[in-house]
Amino acid sequence: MTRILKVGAAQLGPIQRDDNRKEIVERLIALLHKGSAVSCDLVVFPELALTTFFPRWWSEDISDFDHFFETEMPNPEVQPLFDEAKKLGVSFHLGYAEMTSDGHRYNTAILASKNGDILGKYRKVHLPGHEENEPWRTFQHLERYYFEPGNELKVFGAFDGVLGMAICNDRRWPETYRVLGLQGCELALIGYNTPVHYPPDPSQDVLAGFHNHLVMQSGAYQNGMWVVGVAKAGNEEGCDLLGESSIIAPSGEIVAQCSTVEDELVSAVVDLDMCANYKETLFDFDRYRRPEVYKSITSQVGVEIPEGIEVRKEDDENPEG
Ligand code: CDT
Repeated sequence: MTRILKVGAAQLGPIQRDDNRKEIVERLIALLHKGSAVSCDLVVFPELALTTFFPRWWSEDISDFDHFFETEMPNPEVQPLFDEAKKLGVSFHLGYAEMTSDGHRYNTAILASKNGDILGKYRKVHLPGHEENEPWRTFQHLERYYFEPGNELKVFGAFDGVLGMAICNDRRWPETYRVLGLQGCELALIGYNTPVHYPPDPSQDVLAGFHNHLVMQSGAYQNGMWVVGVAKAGNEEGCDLLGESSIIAPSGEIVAQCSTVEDELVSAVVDLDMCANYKETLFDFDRYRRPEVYKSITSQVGVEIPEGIEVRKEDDENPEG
């Protein structure tokens, strides 16, 4: 049996604060059509694909930004995307801000089937940035203010294989891929909004593209899974967001990559059986993993240097300053 599907990485260009939901959904539908025209079975949209990346702004009253959240999925504004996907017979992945009926806010992604049924929902586990107003920043990154973290990295059955989802900052953590990999994940879908400028350490800015691919390619290779990383890109409200959306094979190689920072779809044939090349050889977990040696990974959060190791800090050399 071959398990082959065509996947489209549907990168979005910027969404500005006042862009209306109807026009944004029309952009998504246009990308869905591009995917369908090249026979995609699955089209992957980015993180927070229905709004601008609003956590860049502080608001004293958190509910000022409630209009950026979806209280149901689908809802009347997003229904045309579900209808079109069903008509075209294309499955899709969509990131959005979720508000539950009891008032909890999450950075969420869903996977919808070719029939428009929601097959899976994922809430972002690793929330980056800060909780408080930090006006010194050129722009803020207040995900820890606007969202609560999700508590589960799980997989879903689709396309006769095992699919997983992660969102943006999750992709920088090897634990994300490994926890998915331990559940047999063969295809991880990851949307992102990554500002090119990182205010706490601007020396990282020139490395933004390198780091993006570094983490996803490593995650793919070390777990023998396909990874589809999809950006919301371009200049959003004065903030440059990284593009370079890509489809990465279990070998760690990039097989398709966007070249603009606008709405753009690239696609690739994804053979889920290729995962076995890695899962059953170098990364045969059953045979080679040593969980008894990795206990600190789940028992410990921060760094704990073992007693007896002296570390000299720069300040120690010249305590007078
Ligand atoms: N959206 C998101 O998670 N972006 C982060 C920015 C990190 S800097 C606070 C990312 O990891 O790309």
